[in-house]
Amino acid sequence: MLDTVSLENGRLSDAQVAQYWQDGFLFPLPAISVQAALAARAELELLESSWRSADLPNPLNTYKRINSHVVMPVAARVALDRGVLDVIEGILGPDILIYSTEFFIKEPNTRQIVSMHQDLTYWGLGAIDGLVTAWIALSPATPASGCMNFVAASHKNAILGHEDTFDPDNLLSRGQEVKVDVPDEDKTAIEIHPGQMSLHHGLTIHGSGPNTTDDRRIACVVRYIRPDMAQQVGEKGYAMLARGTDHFGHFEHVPVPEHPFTPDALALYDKIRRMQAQIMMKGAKGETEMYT
Ligand SMILES: O=C(O)CCC(=O)C(=O)O
Repeated sequence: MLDTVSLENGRLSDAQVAQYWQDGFLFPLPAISVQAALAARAELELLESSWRSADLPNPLNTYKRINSHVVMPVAARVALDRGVLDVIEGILGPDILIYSTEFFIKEPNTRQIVSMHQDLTYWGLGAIDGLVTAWIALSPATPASGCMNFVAASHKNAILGHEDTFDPDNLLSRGQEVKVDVPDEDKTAIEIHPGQMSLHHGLTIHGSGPNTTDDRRIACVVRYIRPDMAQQVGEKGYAMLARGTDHFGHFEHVPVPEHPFTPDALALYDKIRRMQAQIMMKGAKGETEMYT
């Protein structure tokens, strides 16, 4: 296991911030304690066993796969963790919103992959630098379990052309793949362990292979955004205020959920999902649901 990048009083140094802007990613960083990571996993797995899709308006997987922070207290708790926000502040500054929180799960010995892509391709936010993703491991992410691979400095590109594959083994909404051949030697394997995180820029080319181990590969993935960013394709966006002040009002603020799947949170979730689906699925061929 790699040693984590050491922080100064829980914050990134100027050199670490410069490294992030140079490579478009930074890892392995301390995020939450191992105990907190295992507790978050246990809470997620309790939700999985106690809530069936039949009890919810959308399949349970949808709520795990996007905007989990709106309906699942465990997702909001991880995303609002003070230590994580102290690190994010080094990249985004003192005012921070949570754009989305997602559980990226690969079941043991499965074929699910994530094709090489840039996150910002279909989010309607433009080719911005005011968004950073914290990928927080709740179980080991290794080459064998299908950890992410990043292409260094690829965030210096514009949004590149992507092709929709709609491959059922692809965890992405459209199975989108960047139309660039990425040789294996250009990929850095992002091995991290429970409680650690990696950060990546919204334009960094990345993907991941299948989980060939006997354990689940589980990450809580948080997209943090600066309040001056704005939705450019759809209506006004939604986000949760995590720290500081939102002086811009580009995003409607969502409340922190206190209990899982309350009727109010489920109604808000659907409003957000409908708006985001229009943006994410714009131009997609055929009738495609988002993360069902
Ligand atoms: O979890 C993975 O393997 C991929 C996650 C990803 O694409 C992302 O966090 O942007």
